[in-house]
Amino acid sequence: MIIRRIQLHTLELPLVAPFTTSFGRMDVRRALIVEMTADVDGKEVTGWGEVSALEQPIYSPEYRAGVIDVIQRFLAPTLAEAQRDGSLTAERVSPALVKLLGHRMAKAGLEAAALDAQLRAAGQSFGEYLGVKRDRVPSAVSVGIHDSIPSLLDAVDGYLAEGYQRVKLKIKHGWDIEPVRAVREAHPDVPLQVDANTAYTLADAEHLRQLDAFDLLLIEQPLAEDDIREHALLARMMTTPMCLDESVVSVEKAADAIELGAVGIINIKPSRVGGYLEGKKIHDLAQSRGIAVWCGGMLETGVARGANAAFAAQDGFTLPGDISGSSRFYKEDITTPLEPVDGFMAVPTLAGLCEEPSRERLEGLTAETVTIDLA
Ligand code: NPG
Repeated sequence: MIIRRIQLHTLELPLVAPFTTSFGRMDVRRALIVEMTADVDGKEVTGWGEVSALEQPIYSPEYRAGVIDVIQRFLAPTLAEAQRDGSLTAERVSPALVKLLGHRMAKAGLEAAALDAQLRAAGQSFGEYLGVKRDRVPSAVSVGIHDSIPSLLDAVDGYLAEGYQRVKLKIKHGWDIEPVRAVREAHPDVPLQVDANTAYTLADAEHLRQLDAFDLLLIEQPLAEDDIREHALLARMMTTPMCLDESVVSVEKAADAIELGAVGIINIKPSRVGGYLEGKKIHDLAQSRGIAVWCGGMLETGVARGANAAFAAQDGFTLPGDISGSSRFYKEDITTPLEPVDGFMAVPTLAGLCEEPSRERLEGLTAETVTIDLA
């Protein structure tokens, strides 16, 4: 493929309700959408990708303005160089960028757009490309930190009434044991898990052990991103299975965490690890080592939400993913909203990774576009 142009659209999407995690409250999602114009086998196609970085480097070291800068300054010029001999494919995007360290979310967005362009040109869906057998995946919901337990219980009741198959509660100091107890008491049989987004240290081990009483599927990322060894220590002190998110940024980190006994379950977010293809490597490794995986979410628009459903239809995804309906976050999406039916999200069958966004809605929601011409 020859990439002609990359456009980076920053969209401003108001959330239907604030989403609060241990690192703060979000009222608006600024989504970064990659529009890539390319020639693939003589056809001019447009590929779409999404970059999950937040506004600030609080979930990962990346942030939206930095992503735009690194793509303009380094990643796009490197791809321009790599495609000179005509050998670039979506599979070669990540290897071509490997000498530029880090910036995995930025790379993931570019790889996704290239893969979308390539699959559109070939008339193949992402699910077919991955060879998935399932045509739908269980849909689960991540519930942010609320102001009060009654308000949390109301929200959980609403999501369960909508058919969501598993509930993940965000926790932090001062919002952990009691809200989890309340949800467990109200819903004794609901598959339930918690996510701390690095809010604790090993000194909190005794406190966190209280969560063992609530029959949780897992506790996700209680300690800091770099604390893989300490997660292994904590895992031995708790009966609740240990799940890692932020710490697993590559297949190598996944192997380290498995080897150290730091992880029993892995949350694979394709964006966090540098793209769907690195995510697939983690899936394959985990499957070979008997480690369960599930697909995380980053409040995706319709560009990445359906692709995540296809990704999560691979055999090793044995736990429900954070693949909820568009309407759980957004009143308006840039594609046809993706909504679960009877608690399951359909694996898209159209060519490419996603439905082409509506130009009108894209333009209406765009705050800023940066255009980079490559060839
Ligand atoms: O359903 O898309 C979703 C959101 C799932 O809770 C979710 N994501 O840490 O997993 C996470 C969390 C997150 C959201 C992290 C936004 C960072 C930013």
